[in-house]
Amino acid sequence: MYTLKSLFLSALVLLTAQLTYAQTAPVAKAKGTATEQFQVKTSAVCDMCKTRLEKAMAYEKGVQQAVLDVPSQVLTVAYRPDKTSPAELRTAVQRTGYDADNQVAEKRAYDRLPDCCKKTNAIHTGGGQ
Ligand SMILES: [Cu+2]
Repeated sequence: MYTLKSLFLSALVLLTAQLTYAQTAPVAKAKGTATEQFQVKTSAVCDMCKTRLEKAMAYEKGVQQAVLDVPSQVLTVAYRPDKTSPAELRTAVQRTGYDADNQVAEKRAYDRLPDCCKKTNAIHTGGGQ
């Protein structure tokens, strides 16, 4: 009886230790690759702009995630500060054809945008492509 109980207890301790390890391991890993967040106001107006910008940013060095909120035109980028900087990210937005804060879009890239994505349009979301 005593042996069975202690066996059960040690199994429980072992299991708990493994669970704790599984939970803390990813956190310890994430510490090494610190991510910072950067927000930039763009001239994006629709869901096509969203797809285009998010894809372009995903190809940028050091970018881990990029999400554009169309109604507010704000692009939120999670990036590695040792690989890139807000200035470089703003330039990437300009190269895609969109304004980045007070910096105007690169003209050639902007001219290539479809008509529905020109910044003279009002913001339009959902449905229509
Ligand atoms: Cu668009």
